[in-house]
Amino acid sequence: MTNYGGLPGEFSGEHNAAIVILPVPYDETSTWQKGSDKGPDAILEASANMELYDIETETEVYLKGIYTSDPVTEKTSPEKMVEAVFFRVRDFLDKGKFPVVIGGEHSVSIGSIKAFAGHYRDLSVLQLDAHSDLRNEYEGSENNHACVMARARDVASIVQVGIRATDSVELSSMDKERVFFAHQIQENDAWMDRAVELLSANVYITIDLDVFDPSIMPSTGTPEPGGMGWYQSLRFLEKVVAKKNLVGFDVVELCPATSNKAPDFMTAKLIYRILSMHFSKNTPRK
Ligand SMILES: [Mn+2]
Repeated sequence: MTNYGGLPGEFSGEHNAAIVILPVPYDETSTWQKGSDKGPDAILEASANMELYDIETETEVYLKGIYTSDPVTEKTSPEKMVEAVFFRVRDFLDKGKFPVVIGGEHSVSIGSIKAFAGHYRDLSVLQLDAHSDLRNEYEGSENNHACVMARARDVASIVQVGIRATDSVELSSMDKERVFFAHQIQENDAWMDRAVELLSANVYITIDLDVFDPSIMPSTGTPEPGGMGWYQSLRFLEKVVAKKNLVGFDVVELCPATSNKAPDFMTAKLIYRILSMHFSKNTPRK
């Protein structure tokens, strides 16, 4: 399997890389369509076909070095997987790297969020997702994919964007001041500044790809109609990156389809665009 970006050794070695891609091909608790364990390989394969010059920031972020690490393969239980991700992410943070976790189902974010919360004071977790994921436990585990934001809220403040499916049991624990439902963000971009204001200084972003509309992102386990668009999402992410300190992010729930590679490529490019935004932040444009 290729490294992220299909980079030559001088830009993909661990020692010199500012950025680490951590694949977590885990799909054990998802409820409907399986297949997100194939997500990381599909993202890496697609990424090798990207142009590495970013038009919007006029930069080549791969020059900072992007190391693709060995995947986390722990599968014996959700708890063991969460712990394994936690230790791997913590290790990269201790080494001063900028970690990006690629899933895998959404429960892979839990260990990552815990590692970031241990490393950074004043952390908030921004969730882009069709689902609120606020159940305290589900199917016997507090580390189920349906519990991700309940676990995030244990250790950080949260803001939820793009939500369009929830269970009534989650409503009582939902802070609607911090939720931007999909139907409320369609008319214009006024909500974006309000969402950014709710975030603390250091921000971790968890992106469940089902936040996007299934017309552009059909390759998810639970495609919900009425999702976000490509440029709408990027306009929002640009505001977040410009006004806050992005410390890391994850992209999860790609269930690749062999008949349609566009969603795999979109995911690879989404990661590259966010990295380009962050690492060009204090660099004057040419
Ligand atoms: Mn979701």
